[in-house]
Amino acid sequence: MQVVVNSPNVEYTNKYIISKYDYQYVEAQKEESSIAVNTLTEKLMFRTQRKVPKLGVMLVGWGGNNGASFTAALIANKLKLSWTTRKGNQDANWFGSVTQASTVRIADEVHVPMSHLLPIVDPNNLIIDGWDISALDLAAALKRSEVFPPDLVEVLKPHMEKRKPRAAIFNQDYVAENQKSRADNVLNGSKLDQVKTIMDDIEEFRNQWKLDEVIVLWTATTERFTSIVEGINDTAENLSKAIKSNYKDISPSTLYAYAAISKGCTYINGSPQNTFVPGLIELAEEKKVFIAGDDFKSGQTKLKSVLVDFLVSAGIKPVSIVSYNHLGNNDGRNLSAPEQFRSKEISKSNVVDDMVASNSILYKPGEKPDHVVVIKYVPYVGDSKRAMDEYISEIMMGGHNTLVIHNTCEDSLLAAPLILDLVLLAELFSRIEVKKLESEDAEYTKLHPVLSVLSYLCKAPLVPKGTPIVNSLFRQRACIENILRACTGLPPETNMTLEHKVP
Ligand code: NAI
Ligand code: DG6
Repeated sequence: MQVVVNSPNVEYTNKYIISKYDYQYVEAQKEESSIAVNTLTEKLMFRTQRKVPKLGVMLVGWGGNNGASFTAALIANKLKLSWTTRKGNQDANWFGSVTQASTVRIADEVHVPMSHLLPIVDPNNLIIDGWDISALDLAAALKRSEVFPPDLVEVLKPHMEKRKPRAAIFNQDYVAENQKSRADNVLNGSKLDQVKTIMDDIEEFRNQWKLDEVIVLWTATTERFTSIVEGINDTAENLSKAIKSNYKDISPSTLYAYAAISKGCTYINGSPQNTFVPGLIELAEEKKVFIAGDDFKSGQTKLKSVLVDFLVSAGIKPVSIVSYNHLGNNDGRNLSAPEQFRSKEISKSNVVDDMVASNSILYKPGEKPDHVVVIKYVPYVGDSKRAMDEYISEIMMGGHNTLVIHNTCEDSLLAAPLILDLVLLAELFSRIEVKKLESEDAEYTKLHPVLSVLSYLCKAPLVPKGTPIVNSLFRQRACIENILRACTGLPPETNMTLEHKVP
């Protein structure tokens, strides 16, 4: 059920939804004893292509816990599967997906699924493929993950066993030593050969299914960070040269992303490593191909980006945040190595910075709460991750407020719906164009290639150079919702509800 807005500012043509929109924003300059503020209005025209493409997604790390769980969920939802649990029958669903399972308020008591605001790909029509360094077929990978109950795994088996991951780019130097035994499905040859194979794979997948669009998403093992080296990965040209000369320190994830961008495919990074070295970002900008990342914001960090926002915006001062996790899946195994843990520690740690910096009453310039992140590998708990957090805050007159949170949850069942949202929203935002009405010869352009509107789904949001990073979950969600509303011709959700307050 699509939302149809009756307004002089909206036009529905066969091809587009066109919406005229006054974007009001503020510029401010801090002066010695005052703040000079200008309110500005930009007259914009949004245009969203109505035709939804036939979309394919290629997962890097397809046979991992997230990849197998996502594939299983896709099939189970498409087939409307139901299975028996100790509590009775369980139907397939997409709980945890903002596009499939959350709603947007249109008017009092009228809420619609977010997916009804603008035409968006139906998950049931999504085609999936991918690569993995482990050759296990997807049915066996699902069993290995120990995420779903055996009954469901058996029902899914005939739908998954023919799906086999393509041979992958592998470099032991980037992941923990303990991942070596998994690598029985890897590409040989130079870096350039490997990039070409990945590009051929994308082309083959596109042709096989007659796809209009292919998105490549990394849900593979967390890599260590790559050094940024002048002359190697600092520009698009240098990165191309480095690949051609088989330079040793180029991560597999950068090679996949390079291949995807070269094929014009959106690339999304679901892990913390710095895949997007400056040269790669430049390449995406040059080719006008979308990129997004980094690291799925699934559980502990998602809550942190709500809780710290709540505390700081309530005038309460978090002074110590200690986040402890233990998990027993292969992700936890890999993160037990120092360099891979360090990548995750970085992406989990920066999430409070903007909220802390926003309140100069609580924090002096540069002051931050103590913030410690611990991850331990405990095989027995498998994919059922434990996250324990302690937040100590200063309250009025020297008082202290300590919050302790214990969260137990299947890690992959939080991540799989985020994979769906990242893919569907990245595709939708790629169909949105905008033009500034007041500039001469205005032409429609796509959004910036660094798709920061997907920050809601990422622990360490990648944003265009020089633009602010927003970590607060509700601000991030409001950003998605309000852009979709603008394209539909709806006003932004201000929550003022003045219609009930002004007599
Ligand atoms: P996993 O270890 O079960 O799966 C990763 C898969 O990637 C494995 O099957 C492995 O064989 C494969 N792989 C490794 N290197 C590869 C390469 N170069 N090319 C192709 N495949 C490769 O891990 P899981 O639990 O599925 O997580 C995947 C990633 O998502 C990890 O980096 C994790 O840190 C990240 N993540 C997971 C979240 C969650 O809630 N589950 C949240 C945030 C990030
Ligand atoms: C240990 O924290 C393993 C990680 O891969 C996390 O499970 C994952 O990054 C999710 O983290 P968070 O903070 O979003 O729950």
